[in-house]
Amino acid sequence: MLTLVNVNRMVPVIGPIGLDYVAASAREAGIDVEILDLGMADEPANAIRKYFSGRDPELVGISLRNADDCFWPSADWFVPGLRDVVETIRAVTDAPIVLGGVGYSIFPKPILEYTHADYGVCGDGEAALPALIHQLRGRRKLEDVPGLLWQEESRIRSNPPSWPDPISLGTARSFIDNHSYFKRGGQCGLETKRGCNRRCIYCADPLAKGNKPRLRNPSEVADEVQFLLRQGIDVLHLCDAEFNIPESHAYAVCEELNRRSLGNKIRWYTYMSPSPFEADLAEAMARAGCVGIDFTGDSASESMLRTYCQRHRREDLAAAVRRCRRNGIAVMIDLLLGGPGETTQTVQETIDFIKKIDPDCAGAALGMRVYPRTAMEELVRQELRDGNNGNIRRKYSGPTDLLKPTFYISGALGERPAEFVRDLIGGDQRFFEPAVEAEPDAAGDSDASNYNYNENLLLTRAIDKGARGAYWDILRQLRRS
Ligand code: B12
Ligand code: SF4
Repeated sequence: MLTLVNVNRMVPVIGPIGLDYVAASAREAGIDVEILDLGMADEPANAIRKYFSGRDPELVGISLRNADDCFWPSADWFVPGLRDVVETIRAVTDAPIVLGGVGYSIFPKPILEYTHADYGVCGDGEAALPALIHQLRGRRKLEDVPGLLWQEESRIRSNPPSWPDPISLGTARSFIDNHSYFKRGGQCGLETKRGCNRRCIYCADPLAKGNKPRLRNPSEVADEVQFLLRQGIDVLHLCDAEFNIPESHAYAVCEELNRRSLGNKIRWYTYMSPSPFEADLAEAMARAGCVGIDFTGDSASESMLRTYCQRHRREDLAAAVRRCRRNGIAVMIDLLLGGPGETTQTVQETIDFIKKIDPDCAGAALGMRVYPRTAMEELVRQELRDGNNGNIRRKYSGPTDLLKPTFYISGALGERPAEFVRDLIGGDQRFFEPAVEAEPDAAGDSDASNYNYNENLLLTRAIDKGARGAYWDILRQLRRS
């Protein structure tokens, strides 16, 4: 038997949909599988002890969705908590432990070393877990398990991930308690594809999901929507990094949802690139039930967009807002302020432009999480070699270690960059402001301008009272009321 463990306890709670997909494929391969969900458990350590007192699985898989909250200055790091869970599980079972999940896949080797788990899987889990069990039961040819990392004679060995293309996933989402997650988290996720073929300098998505889009048959997506609907779940958030890459797939998914007349039965939200986004895609999305888009806008300064290797231009942001408005889709623009070369002028240009194009809201995130194996790592390492560490923000001491939350904020924004950005925003209620370092927990109880979804009690309370939807959309409505 395989036991799959969810360790994500951030609130509002987000269902570990990866485990739903992985469990379905294990069951399909004839493996008995159970979920131990610590996400909503009162006392995780007790829940672990209680669970294992009655069971003896052959393998325990732990899913790490978030290695940290990716949010400066909160910089909450979850890998030490993962190590504790590994230790607690070790104390109650001899079963080997394998790690996986998007958070794990960004840092596969360092997290395996840090936690002392037996194995790790970088990338998709659907084929890897059954393959691992097969090998553990038989010839132990670990080289045949896609994406596997393991310790051998004091070094870590690793296989390349397989990145199946196209992807085919279980549509009966019945392993995790989606209904409770919906009630307490306000939305439910599903994927229409994985991976991205762009190369934005900061992004870890190609590392964890592969560097080309791997599509899922739209009819499978619609089957899953109908399955969730039958469970009373009608507010969804797509879990694609960007729904419109490639655009043809976005059309195909909308077409299938529209063919089945699902558009007036569900409300859904998604992340998207500002480009490509033609008027007819906006229309098709609205008809298919899309009620909100969060655009990866990053900046409205042309020089910053080029630095980030983003393909859109600032005029694409303006067009995206217009197209959403015309179709009654709420629109959020996510900014990423403070990257390499950012100056007070480029930030001003961005804030001014966003005010002018008038989205429903904009997230003014300040500080770029630097991930290993990205172009940002190269740039930071070069700056450090040049003796320049003035752009790095971190809460830990000792050498720079990208496994730990490490952020880049251009020194040109001065000593108090968050205050500078807040001044430019000038209290404009459309903006979620960057948190100020001296107030580490701007995630307080009553601040609807805080859009760190980690321990966001205001959101939790709103969802308890019945709010549903993307968190930015719930927060913006709270700010208006
Ligand atoms: C959609 C999304 C959101 C939506 C979620 C909507 C919903 N209802 O699900 C919203 C907007 C709410 C959100 C919020 C946040 N998110 Co988010 N999100 C994503 C996104 C795009 C998709 C996540 C997802 O569900 N993927 C699909 C599932 C199926 O994939 P998966 O979980 O990876 O599982 C697969 C494999 O990893 C593997 N696997 C999974 N578990 C296991 C276990 C074992 C044992 C094995 C072997 C394999 C395995 O198999 C699965 C199937 O192949 C990811 C990036 C990405 N492309 O994944 C970021 C991402 C996960 N989010 C991230 C962050 C930081 C957050 C927030 C903390 C932001 C914040 N500060 O508020 C919050 C946390 C919310 C929470 N409570 O957890 C980061 C985490 C980075 C990090 N440093 O760890 C990511 C990676 C984005 C990024 N690159 O920065 N997010
Ligand atoms: S930021 Fe978006 S478009 Fe750029 S590489 Fe990441 S997922 Fe792709």
